[in-house]
Amino acid sequence: MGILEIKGRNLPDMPWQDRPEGCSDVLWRYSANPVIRRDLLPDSNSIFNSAVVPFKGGYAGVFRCDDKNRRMTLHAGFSKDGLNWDINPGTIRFEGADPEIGEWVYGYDPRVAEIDGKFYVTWCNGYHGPTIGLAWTDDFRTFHQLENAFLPYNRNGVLFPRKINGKFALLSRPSDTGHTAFGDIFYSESPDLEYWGHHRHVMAPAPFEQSAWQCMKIGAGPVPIETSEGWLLLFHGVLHSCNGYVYAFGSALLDLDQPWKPIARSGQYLISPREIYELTGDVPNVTFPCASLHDPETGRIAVYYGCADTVTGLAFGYIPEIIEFTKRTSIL
Ligand code: BMA
Repeated sequence: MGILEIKGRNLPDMPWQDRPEGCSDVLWRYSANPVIRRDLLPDSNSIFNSAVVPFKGGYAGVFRCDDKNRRMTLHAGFSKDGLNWDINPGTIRFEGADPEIGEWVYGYDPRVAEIDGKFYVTWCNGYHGPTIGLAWTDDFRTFHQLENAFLPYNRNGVLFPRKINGKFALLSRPSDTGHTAFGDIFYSESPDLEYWGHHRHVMAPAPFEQSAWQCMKIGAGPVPIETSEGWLLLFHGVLHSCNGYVYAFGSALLDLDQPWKPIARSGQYLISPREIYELTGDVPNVTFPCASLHDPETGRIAVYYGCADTVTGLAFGYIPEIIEFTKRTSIL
């Protein structure tokens, strides 16, 4: 490849740890994982599958906190260094929606995308079943709820960080009411974040003979990163083992102007449950990325991922190496 261009604001002070000596993994785990423990809040059962972004010289985020009633709720949080978090004990109260939509049922697996200086939250929102909720904030204190993007049932709604061909662009994963045993990634666009169309198929699960970790269902992870080689997308994939579901994640490159066209897709996973906090917890064997921070200057990336539906982990890597890995192991 020529000189790789990575878009985004430089983040020289982002969370980082060098690759441990002797490690040849493309992504390596933070040695102090889990970075967010399950009982950070007095009433939290677990804090995982959460989204963080750079905010005012530090970081802000929207966190999935399941409480001790085992309700799935969303909380805002702030951090100076991306490692030590102050998460609000109270849940986010979304404002301004049509009362039909704004009535809270449940919400989980948030992502946050910064588009033209505003932060947009997408999450799995309960409305006669799971669908894609949407809201925006500019201060992580007041959140303005918009219409749900889709009819139920849908999960893993992830916005691109800029309009594409003049439209907002969203990946999603149509599903069912339960622990969906299937799932492809689709692309949709909208002129106004309310009306969505131009739906296109992006990727199906892989044949198990080719790449078993992603053979049952897949779903977009963090907000895609724009590079001169295409949109870098981290996505989770699920293997149906004799002992239940196993959630790992890998990477893909999508065409810059037509993101429903994948250019490369890793046959190998980047992270699959291996450490004790990924292997055991409320749901064993789950690594589920929902956010990343990156520094275009150095190519560094830090990925926040839910571990065993219980705690939040952090992993580090270099974007150029992930792109090389995606192409080298591609199953397309
Ligand atoms: C998926 C979602 C995720 C969860 C995963 C494993 O369907 O509900 O929130 O991490 O299952 O339980």
